[in-house]
Amino acid sequence: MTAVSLEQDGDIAIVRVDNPPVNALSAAVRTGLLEAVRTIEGNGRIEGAVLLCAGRTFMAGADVREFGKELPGPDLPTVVQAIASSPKPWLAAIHGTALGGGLEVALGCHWRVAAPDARLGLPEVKLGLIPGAGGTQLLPRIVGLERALDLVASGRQIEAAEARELDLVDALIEGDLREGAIAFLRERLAAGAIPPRAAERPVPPFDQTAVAKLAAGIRRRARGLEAPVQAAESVLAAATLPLAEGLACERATFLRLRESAQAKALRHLFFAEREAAKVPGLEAVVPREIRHVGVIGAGTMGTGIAIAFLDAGYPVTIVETSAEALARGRARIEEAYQGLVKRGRLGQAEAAARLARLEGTSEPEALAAADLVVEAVFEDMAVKSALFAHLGRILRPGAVIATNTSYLDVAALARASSRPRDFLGLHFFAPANVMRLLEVVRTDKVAPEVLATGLAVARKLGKIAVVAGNGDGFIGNRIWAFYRRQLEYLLEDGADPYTIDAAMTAYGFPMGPFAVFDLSGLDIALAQRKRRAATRPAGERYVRIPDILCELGRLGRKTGAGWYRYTDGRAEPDPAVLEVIAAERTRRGTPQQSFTAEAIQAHARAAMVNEAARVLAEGIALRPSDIDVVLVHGYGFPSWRGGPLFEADTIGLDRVLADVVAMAAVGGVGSEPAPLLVELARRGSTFGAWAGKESA
Ligand code: 3H9
Repeated sequence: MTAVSLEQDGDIAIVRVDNPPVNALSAAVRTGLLEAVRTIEGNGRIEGAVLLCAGRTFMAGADVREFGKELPGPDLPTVVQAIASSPKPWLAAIHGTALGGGLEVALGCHWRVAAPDARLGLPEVKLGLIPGAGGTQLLPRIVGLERALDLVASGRQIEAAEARELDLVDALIEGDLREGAIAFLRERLAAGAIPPRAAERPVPPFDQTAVAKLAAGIRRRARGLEAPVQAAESVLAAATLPLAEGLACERATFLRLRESAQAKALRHLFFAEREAAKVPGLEAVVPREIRHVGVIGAGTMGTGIAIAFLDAGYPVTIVETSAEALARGRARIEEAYQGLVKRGRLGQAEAAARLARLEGTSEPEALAAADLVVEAVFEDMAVKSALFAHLGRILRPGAVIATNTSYLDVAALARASSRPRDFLGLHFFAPANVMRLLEVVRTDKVAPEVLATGLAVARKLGKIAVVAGNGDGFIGNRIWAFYRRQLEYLLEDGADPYTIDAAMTAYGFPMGPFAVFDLSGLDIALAQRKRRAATRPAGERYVRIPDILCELGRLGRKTGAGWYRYTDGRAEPDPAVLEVIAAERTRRGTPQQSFTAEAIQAHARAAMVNEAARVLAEGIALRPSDIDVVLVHGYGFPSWRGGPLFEADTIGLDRVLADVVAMAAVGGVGSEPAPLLVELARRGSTFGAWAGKESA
């Protein structure tokens, strides 16, 4: 197989890229494209070229696997430049996704046509990069500076219809793309209607104030990420620099960022997200077919889950105990869709179509024919067990049963249903229709095809699924609970919640941990502490401050006060909380210490890494990178650090172990260094090199 083949259709050359799975611009493709340009230039019978791709997509970008290695063959700017300066006009025929370098190649062509369901974008910032083959200079010349700023700095993809409106695409081709593209090119050649290439156009006039505002917003939202800021600067340079200079600046920034720590971390996550879906033993397992979904519980979680399924095209029946609760749930779903319509994120007709797939009932019997039932009722073992016992009696044989519990024993719930083979945990994160993470919790009894069904459904919902073993808090909440406990120790020893929050937002979290606790509700953590009371090791340090806040009715945002007080939804530090902390410190006779932001961050990271090492050693997570994915996508760990374990490897495990030892000295019993971390540090090894539970 050759990565790039050339054939002729009369006076038109067809250049076809075939480099599965996503036609990434590997060395063979770049070399092949360059040869095609030269061959076409030398063939007097060819008037123009159509560039298209085999398989499921147009070129999805540079080959990420080549980054960090010596790049063989011509570089991509040379290829784009060769196409753009060829005397023979080229047309890119786009299907699937034209992303990054793929779109840059298309921008080098005279025209772009696309299948109606194609998507286009420059997602480089998501890999810690900026486009490196002309994207930041060519795109503004076509779509204008404002749109280019938005697209390049966000990395978002747009649909073909929007690309058409922006003139990024010259025509949408219904039906056969190849034939349509050839006809389009012939027509333009016959008419002699050859437009200037992107490179030959000036940047259209723009509104200085609007552009400055956009750029300021990009800088503000970057939160430690370098790439969006650099991407914006590079796009802005297109307005002031001649093309050649703009291109040179772009390339220099791209090459610098490609070797940066942030880009390495984001590449790690890119592959980690894809690796997470690969579960040993499931390679050849066929998932069960899911056509109709039932959701039990129309509270915040239940409605979010219902929306996630409706968005993915599933008909959903939602079950609540009373007509009033059902009406409230339906209203919440309708409100969510109206909000999207109002903000222009969803068409009215599409919102109506999604709502039309929703049914509500107070009779669980209505789920008798459902293929998958997701339970999202009150987090209580007795309530859930009774429900599953009932479902076990009424669901059709082969239906998949899932609990959305965040802490409870999934195996016990599975036993309650009497169908442990059909049972798994689907742990969504709030808001369930927005957050991309889904923990798929397996028990010893679950059938392989049921686990595979969980993963397949997650993919259809657009979620990143991570398989977790059945242990208290699974992966994420288990690490989060340990982390919370360690932060509470700091609190009692002298740090206040607001200083800790400031240190962790400076570290890159979008919200500080205490602000997050307020959002989740302090009663959630209280319930977890109560459950743990029975198994808490004797002598473990226990901080009563959050219990006292709960006793005072300060349950977080929902009660208007928690760690913060809320006025019109705005969080403000509260002296009353500081008084509670001070009083408790005095009662315990704890001397007040002061902590720098660095000390707080090192302590917090040590907590996450230490508990993650235990989660790994116990086999609750399959691999270190799964933990990184969970913490980044479920808990706001800064993506540009790659996740706590990737960061720990980067820092060096001996240094991290030293922080853990210091943390353990603060916590005492129950905070000891994890044996796996100690062992890896002793060997001078890394989590990345760890071969699995058996090798520990
Ligand atoms: C760039 O272009 C820089 C330029 O500006 C400048 C250069 C000078 N490379 O996601 P999937 C693999 S930066 C290598 O499950 P889907 C992926 O690892 C790049 N491999 O499929 C997986 O492999 P495996 C800008 C890649 O259908 C398999 O393909 N481009 C690449 O859900 C299937 O992937 C991007 O950032 C790649 N570029 O989604 C696009 N892409 O089977 C990144 C994918 O071994 N890619 N693979 O696990 C995507 O967004 C999605 O993969 C895509 C398909 C939407 C294309």
